[in-house]
Amino acid sequence: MSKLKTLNEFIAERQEDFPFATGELSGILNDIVVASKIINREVNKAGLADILGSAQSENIQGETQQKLDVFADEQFIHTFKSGGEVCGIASEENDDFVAFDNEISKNGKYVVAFDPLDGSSNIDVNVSIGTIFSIYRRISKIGNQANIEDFLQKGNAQVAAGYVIYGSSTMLVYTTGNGVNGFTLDPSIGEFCLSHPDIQVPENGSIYSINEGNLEAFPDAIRSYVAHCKETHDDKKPYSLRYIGSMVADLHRNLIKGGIFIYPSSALAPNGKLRLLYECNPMAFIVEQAGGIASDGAMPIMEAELNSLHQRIPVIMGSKKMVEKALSFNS
Ligand code: P6P
Repeated sequence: MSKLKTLNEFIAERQEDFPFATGELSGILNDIVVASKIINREVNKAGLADILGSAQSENIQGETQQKLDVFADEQFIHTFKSGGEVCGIASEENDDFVAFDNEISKNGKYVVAFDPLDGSSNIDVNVSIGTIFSIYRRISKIGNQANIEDFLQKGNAQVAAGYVIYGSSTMLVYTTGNGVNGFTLDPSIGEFCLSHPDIQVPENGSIYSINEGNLEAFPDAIRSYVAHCKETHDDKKPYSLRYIGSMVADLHRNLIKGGIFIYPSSALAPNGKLRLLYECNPMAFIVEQAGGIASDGAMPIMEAELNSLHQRIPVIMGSKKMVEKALSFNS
């Protein structure tokens, strides 16, 4: 069996992948690794600890925060703040961005936007959930505190992005713009080890992921595409509907097996539900780096102007041919 390659060994080997100092990327990814290992420990025993259920609070989206949401958010903030590479963060669980005020952080060259625990409504029913992160070079002057312009950058300015999925195994999948690689946590050594090198999303697929409960409220083009998914195809079968209600889990499956994930606009949600900064842009970076397409229905997700931290955007992303077919229904 070939020697396992740890995440740090991989980053060191691929120094040309990160156009800035490799040490800084591995520093930030290690911050994420440390926080995700702590979160993984709590997720794995959530049923036993007093950490299930609601935190009796709401985030800016008006969504009830789960205790683990808040716990995960605090873990990432603490780890980034003490790491020295990150000068500030924006997260789903914080109304505004957080500019770190300690000296070591003010000299950090990066900001990180993240959803600490996406799909958290699934926590109490033991369904896979995930962390999504997006890393940008700061625009503001090094030595000062981070400011809003550091976060309102287009997705195509990301220097790295990825996710951690807490599922049957715990995986970290990330890109720095030179392909997508997946690392599985080996609990026996506490290291993320390369398990899915150079992930390529299959050009076509037969899985579609959408909340069909809202079908009547979706635009005609989306309804036409869903009807297309239900027709028989080359294999004389309709596509399979797979929708977990956890973006990371749905997209991870489609990334590996091929498929399309759609969260469209609707009468109820004119810009869809998912957030551009810390959900759609990082997942779009991953999908496009794996050879797929990530669109809002009219243009690439990563070209969308970002005007506010919690801005929502419709999403159609996954296998190239499936997304192209879905976009062809636009009148
Ligand atoms: P709906 C989880 O709350 C989440 O933000 C994503 O992880 C998931 O894809 C989506 O919302 C599910 O939303 O409206 O289908 O329940």
